[in-house]
Amino acid sequence: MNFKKINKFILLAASVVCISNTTFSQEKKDKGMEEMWGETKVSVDALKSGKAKFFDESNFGMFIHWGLFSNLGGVWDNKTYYGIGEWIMNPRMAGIPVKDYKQIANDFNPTGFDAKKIAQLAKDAGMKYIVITSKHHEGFAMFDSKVSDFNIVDATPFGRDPMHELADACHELGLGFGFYYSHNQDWTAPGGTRGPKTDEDGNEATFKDYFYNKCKPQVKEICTNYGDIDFVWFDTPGDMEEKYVVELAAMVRELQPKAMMCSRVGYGLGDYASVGDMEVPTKRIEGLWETCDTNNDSWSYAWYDNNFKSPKVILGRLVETVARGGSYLFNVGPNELGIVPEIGAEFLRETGTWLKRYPQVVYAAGASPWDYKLPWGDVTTKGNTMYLAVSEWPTDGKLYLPGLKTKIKSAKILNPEAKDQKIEFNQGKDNWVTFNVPFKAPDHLISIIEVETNIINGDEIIAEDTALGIYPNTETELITEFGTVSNATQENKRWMEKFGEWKHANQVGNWEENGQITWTIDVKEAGYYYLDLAYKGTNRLVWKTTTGEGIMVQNQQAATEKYVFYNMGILEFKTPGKHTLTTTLVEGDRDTASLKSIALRPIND
Ligand code: JFZ
Repeated sequence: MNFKKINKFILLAASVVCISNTTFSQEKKDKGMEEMWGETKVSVDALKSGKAKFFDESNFGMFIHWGLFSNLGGVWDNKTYYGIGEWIMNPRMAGIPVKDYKQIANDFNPTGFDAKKIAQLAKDAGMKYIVITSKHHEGFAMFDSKVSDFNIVDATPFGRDPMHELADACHELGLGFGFYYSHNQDWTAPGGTRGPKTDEDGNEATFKDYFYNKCKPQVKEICTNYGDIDFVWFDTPGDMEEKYVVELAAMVRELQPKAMMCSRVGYGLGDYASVGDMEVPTKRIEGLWETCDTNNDSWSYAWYDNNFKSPKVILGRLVETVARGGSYLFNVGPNELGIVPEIGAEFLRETGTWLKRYPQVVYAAGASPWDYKLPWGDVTTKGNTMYLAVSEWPTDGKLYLPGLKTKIKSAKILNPEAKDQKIEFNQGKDNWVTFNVPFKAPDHLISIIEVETNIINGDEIIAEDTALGIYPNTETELITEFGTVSNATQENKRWMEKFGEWKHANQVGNWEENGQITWTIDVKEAGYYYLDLAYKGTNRLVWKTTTGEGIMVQNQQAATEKYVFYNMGILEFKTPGKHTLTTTLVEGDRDTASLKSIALRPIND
């Protein structure tokens, strides 16, 4: 790890701390949805050559949330509860009493469950492994458990062990396989976190009781009865005592030495970090990590939730994750019959069709030379090659790359079905590269330009990431995370929209009179640009943005409780090249004003 990388790592750790100290009022209410992710203590290099190789190179896996909650599909007592379906039992949704919840098992009969079909779907989608909920917070085991009767074999008319079927199907298709297990929260087991405080006989039950009577023996079952597994994905350790986490992790290591554990096991004992959820990090993260995301809004099935991410969005988020250095774990929620909703399945198959055409862009691909996404898409790498994954194909025949230090040898548009198309380019003294590209996007989803550079083995492709490119043919959003702030507070915020749907943003608040944020930018072409600001606040706010050349845009616009972009006016850059841009709050409520980003848009875009 070089010095630059160590710095970034510390930054990541710091931002995690910030995130857990959130102050939004809605977030305060939402506290208790445990947030627990972060670094791991293991050596990344050792792992990458050993048991982590599969995880590190796969970059794309399927997450499955399936349980008794799937039988409810978001409905309890004829009422629909909107939010993450697997939390429906929780008091903050339907608040279902334990006794009633257990009854749901009586008519849980997922006869449509077809393990081979689901494994095939993952394979067709281009995913390399499956991680499925063996027991979520509700405490219901989706596997044959001798430890507790509250399981799919003993408590339901279905009477089969779908986990066995799925493990076998994955092994047959050459997919990796692993279990999610909620080790801390168990809402129906005596002593489990947020569970009953007494057992059936009214005796007091402690976490220790839950741990030794249910958690540890069940984890032993999932680590013993399903052959070799590749992942054990614990979740929401909350304030579980360290000694239990240590004991559990040690058992997993002993029983399944090749299984990768994510950081949500707690106390830094995971093999890789699980960073946030439902989000793609905005900045490069070193080390082994994964982000989990879902194919609609809820993790588990909900009848109303058909807001499925399109193939283009899935691919965009996958490539973006790989470009930031991570892996993408993408969730589906089978319904009460065990069937993955068709729209989502169809979109996944289309995703896979694209991945079959351009596998090199994702599998075993390295991170982008830029620390952040670019306005038209993102970049992954392999050796001396860059893959430009263009989601927003330019309409003027020019595709730009800012600040590239490494020299380019050649570039071509990949066209797996026909002949690749060589393209001309110009790499200027200003380090901008301009590719002459066709007017029409070569691929209706994401087009790939393969760029060969002249670095030799072992070297890295270098992009200057101190100045953010401002493009002549497309809007550039400058997020506050990449600016330098003084006399105001820069902080990551997370908040829930629907229950359990987390949103994240870096933002700047607590604006003192002389508070400001400054970005360093690299403008390709001088000229006029529209300036928009994304902020929230109360009433009306007056913002001022000044360039290093002294050009100023100052204006008043409305402010609401949601982040919205407002037009501020036109900024002029008299010369191309490096500039600074500084934004300050001139008038308005300084306590509630929160700036998320600014955008520069060429006039003729
Ligand atoms: C947890 C679960 O509570 C949820 O039901 C789902 O299984 C999800 C994948 O994981 O929820 C979390 C856990 C961590 C964060 C947010 C939601 N986090 O750290 O931001």
